[in-house]
Amino acid sequence: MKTLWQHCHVASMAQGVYSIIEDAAILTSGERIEWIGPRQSLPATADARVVELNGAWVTPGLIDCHTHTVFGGNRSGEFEQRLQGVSYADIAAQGGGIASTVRATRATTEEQLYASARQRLQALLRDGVTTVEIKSGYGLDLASERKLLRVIRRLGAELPVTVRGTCLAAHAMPPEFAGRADDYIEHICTEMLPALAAEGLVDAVDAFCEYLAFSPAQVERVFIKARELGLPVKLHAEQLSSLHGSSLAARYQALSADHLEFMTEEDAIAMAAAGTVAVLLPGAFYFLRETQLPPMDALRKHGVKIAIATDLNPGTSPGLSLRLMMNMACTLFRMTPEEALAGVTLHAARALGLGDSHGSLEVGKVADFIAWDIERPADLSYWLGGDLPKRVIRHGLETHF
Ligand code: DI6
Ligand code: FE
Repeated sequence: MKTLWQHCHVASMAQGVYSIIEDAAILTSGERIEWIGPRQSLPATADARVVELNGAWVTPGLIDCHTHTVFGGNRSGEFEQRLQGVSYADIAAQGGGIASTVRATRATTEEQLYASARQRLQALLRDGVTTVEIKSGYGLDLASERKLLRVIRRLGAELPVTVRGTCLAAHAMPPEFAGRADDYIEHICTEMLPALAAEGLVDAVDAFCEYLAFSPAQVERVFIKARELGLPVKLHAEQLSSLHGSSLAARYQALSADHLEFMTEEDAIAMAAAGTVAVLLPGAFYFLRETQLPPMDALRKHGVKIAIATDLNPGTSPGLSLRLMMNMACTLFRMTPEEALAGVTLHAARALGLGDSHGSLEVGKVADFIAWDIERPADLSYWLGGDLPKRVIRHGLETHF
């Protein structure tokens, strides 16, 4: 079925740049875009159903390329402790932090995990998200990681959103392996990843490279196994200290390196050469009250593509609005609204390996777009979250939820 969407303006992101078409039309055929351009150049389209968009601004559907949406419990108690001056690292050292969410997640049924994650994901969808990446990483044993990845697959099957599932087994040390990090890495490589990949539950492999998590040498063993299994890699790198995880990620052609506050110019050069996307997470920066800014000048100078994501997780970024993150990227990291929009569309798609089909509005790409009732595209970064009036078109069909 063909549909002609007209009387709109489009921020298309075509050909990898921020580009505007005023008084545009979009012709969709099934789930793909068949034609897009200025309305007066539209070829004859007698057989198409016509939808009036009443002057809306159309952008690609938003893509949240880094979330930990599925978890048990929450950590608002730790939030209060941190407000009293206890640091994230101190809380982790006392058995709180990620370990406390692992305990809660293990004790929660698959059904309960699905129900709570579904609510959080629906908040993201109401904000204009049509594609999301969700990581495991709060299970840390085979059965529990499987439970999380199955919930992630089910969310993609039951909600109107494209979901990519990432295995983050190398997120933290499970209590069973206390003091034996190398043995846990071995267990991930020989037992967990091969089994979970064989079950079709894994689209990418991630790890947490940090002094309070895993070393670059340990991460590299996980990357080697991922490569053997034919899975792309990503990395949490340079969030709290500089271990050059982002350069390691680049050596393995990682889709992205994420956080990056402590990265160096050399890391940026390596990432640019490898085409590894920098995923910045202003929600975590804000929530942990960090002061070390990601090196925006070096990223821009070397042409590293910059994506923005929520990092939605119970410990460092309980963020339920990707547009709020766009605002924070502008306010805290001094990105422009154009860069922020490219960061949640074009570059976020690349960070998920979906650059050929998603992230911009071009002929042949998937027809996922939002028609926003706003004055200017910058309004998306201007409002601090909230439910902006919009129509969501996914796979060529208007979606209500
Ligand atoms: N970095 C983060 O910001 C999240 N994971 C990670 O590796 C935090 C996860 C948590 O604190 O629960
Ligand atoms: Fe994260």
